[in-house]
Amino acid sequence: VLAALVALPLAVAACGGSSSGGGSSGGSSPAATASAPKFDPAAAPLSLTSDAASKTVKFTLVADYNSSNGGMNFNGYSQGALVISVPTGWTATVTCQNKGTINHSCAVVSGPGATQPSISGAGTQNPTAGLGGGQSGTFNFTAPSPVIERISCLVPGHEAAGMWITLRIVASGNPAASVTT
Ligand SMILES: [Cu+2]
Repeated sequence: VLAALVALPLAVAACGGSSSGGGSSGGSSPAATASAPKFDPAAAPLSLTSDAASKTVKFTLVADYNSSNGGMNFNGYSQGALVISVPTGWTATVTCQNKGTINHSCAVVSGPGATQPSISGAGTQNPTAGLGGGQSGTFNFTAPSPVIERISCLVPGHEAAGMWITLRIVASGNPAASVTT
């Protein structure tokens, strides 16, 4: 509840300061956010690079990739629509690239409202402040026991606006990315 109260005014401020966020509708109202599409149906799922021998997987999340969801997206996806699966025991290297003009971050969290990663070190530096426009950060984590997590932007208001994707830690298999509706 606290996070939501804090988040809303900041989300409005962020929208007002955006120069490229698809704000033609001026859509900072909760209704506009709730009805925003989760992704462009023409978009391809994220590509991953993985190596079974070393149990490593790499992928890049581009924050504010396009105007989808008012810029509150990773690679064009929001509200959990992009699903990345990483098997337990594999090590993921995540590059978080901020293509936008406002600050964004990437962090593995257990659910909405978190301010710190759920796995130690599994986020960009100072994730509530975020990376400045045009900046990138990289982090690594080893996938724990199977659980469904998120990778969210922890800049206040952004996750609540839908800026998160789904991270599934799975018991076996290979890393994969898919899209859900
Ligand atoms: Cu953000």
